[in-house]
Amino acid sequence: MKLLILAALLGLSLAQFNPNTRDGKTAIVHLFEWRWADIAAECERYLGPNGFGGVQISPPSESIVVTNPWHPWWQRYQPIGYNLCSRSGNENELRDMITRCNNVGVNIYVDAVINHMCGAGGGAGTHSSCGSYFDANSKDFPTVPYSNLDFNDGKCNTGSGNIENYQDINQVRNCRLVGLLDLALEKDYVRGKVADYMNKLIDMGVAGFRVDACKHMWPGDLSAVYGRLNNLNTKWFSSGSRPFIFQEVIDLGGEPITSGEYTGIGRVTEFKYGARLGNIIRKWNGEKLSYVKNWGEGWGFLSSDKSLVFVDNHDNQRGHGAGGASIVTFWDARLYKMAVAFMLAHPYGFTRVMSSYRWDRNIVNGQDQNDWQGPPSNGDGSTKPVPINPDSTCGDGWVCEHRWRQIKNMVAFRNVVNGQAFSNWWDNGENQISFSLGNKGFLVINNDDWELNETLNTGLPGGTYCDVISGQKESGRCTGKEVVVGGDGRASFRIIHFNSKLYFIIYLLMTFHFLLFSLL
Ligand code: QV4
Ligand code: CA
Repeated sequence: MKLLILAALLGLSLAQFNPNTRDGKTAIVHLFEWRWADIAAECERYLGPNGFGGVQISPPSESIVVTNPWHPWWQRYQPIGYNLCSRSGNENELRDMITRCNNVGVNIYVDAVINHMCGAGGGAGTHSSCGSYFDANSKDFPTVPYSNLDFNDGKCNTGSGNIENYQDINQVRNCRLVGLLDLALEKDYVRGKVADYMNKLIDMGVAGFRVDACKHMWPGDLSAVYGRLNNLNTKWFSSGSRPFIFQEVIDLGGEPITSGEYTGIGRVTEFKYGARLGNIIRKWNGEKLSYVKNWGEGWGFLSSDKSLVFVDNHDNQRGHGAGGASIVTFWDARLYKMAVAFMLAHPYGFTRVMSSYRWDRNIVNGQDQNDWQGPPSNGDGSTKPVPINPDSTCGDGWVCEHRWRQIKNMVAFRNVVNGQAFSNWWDNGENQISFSLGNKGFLVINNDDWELNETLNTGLPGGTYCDVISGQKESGRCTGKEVVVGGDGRASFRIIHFNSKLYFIIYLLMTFHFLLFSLL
């Protein structure tokens, strides 16, 4: 009996590591600052048909509205309540998006900001996204309601009330993160309000949460909140499904709080992944692509089934959060495609693709003066829709990395090779590598300043294959490079480095490619 209960408890918590993606899909995309109406359309016209498993959305909760600077993206990380209106849309639009995405097999994951409310300097009034009144000075948020009794200040031991020293665990969790009013999550009342908010979203049909700022919350408090969450909506998910939880903890080493403290209760964002991969792809600090032979746990990362990985996120692509200058972003498009292709081909971790908007990047002494700029917007600060060009790219400043042919094809590639063994490793000791995923896919990258000219074991059955980086398979033929694999699984590759925009190519078995698209 005891054993059974233990197993049931374990099963319950283990389920929080499962992204609940439909049909074994393997990657999600963060549509940063997109409007709900645009996400709904994108699920139907693009994400569903192209095998994306889900979308991480920007915080849907009511936040402060900041006008100096003019509607920065980060205003949404300052909640003033849990009503569901934001610059992405209102509650009806949110519900419509969740329904339509679910109906085409695309999950929605909500960015949940539950460590704090707005900044202490947020003032009083109705400058909030649903127009609700709040007073940051007296810590009064009547729409929840929270009062000054629901904050941690009494437990914070710094002079400023802010986190001053990340070496002090108590400060990090009980003081204010950059002045943000810190919720007392050990209170049953606060836990209840947070759980109500998350449960409302679960009942609407979301598949899980990216939980913001987890380093700043006690794992025990989080565990208590997660324990109160409902199972997923059985309209779309099998009965007993638990919400997927991935927790934002930035752990690059050197601090007493580690991501390992959180892996018992959900997955954790593995920030080492993008920081190290950036160094490798940029060839900084003597790093080489050939070193990734034991990529994953061998590099001191969390275990694969506990980690959520990404090349860049909304913070570190603009110098917020962690990672620093090594992080590769869409601003370095060629390197970025290489990094994302590697991530999506490598079996380690559950993968998230970033989808950004352009801003007026202006780095002065290592600091981006415009790191605050919000999404493409109209004069009144409202977010612009995402227009789709005839060539399937996005307009109006929306970058849409997920629509770049190489990235879209690599998401399909990952779905095809899901569960296949990482095998047939080859490297030249420098920056040329190749590996297979079982007998379903093969990847070769040349990031050296000289030609790659090799006959390699692809692990693939003999036949003709399409390179899904230089092109793809369309009406039975390759629009890009074609590679013939012999009966022994070997094929010859020549990747020039000069005159070639892409130093790398990737091969995907045509038959499986076809199978994939005919199934969708
Ligand atoms: C200012 C002063 C403070 C002062 C305060 C007084 O700088 O010294 O105490 O006023 O009120 C913004 C401003 C910041 C301002 C603060 C409060 O940048 O200057 O403080 O608001 O008004 C995002 C942005 C932050 C932004 C925050 C809230 O990155 O710049 O702060 O939203 O609007 C750590 C954490 C990690 C965190 C990362 C950025 O461990 O959890 O920093 N990442 C997540 C999100 C991130 C978000 C938050 C957490 C907060 O990914 O986007 O911060 O929700 O590493
Ligand atoms: Ca806290």
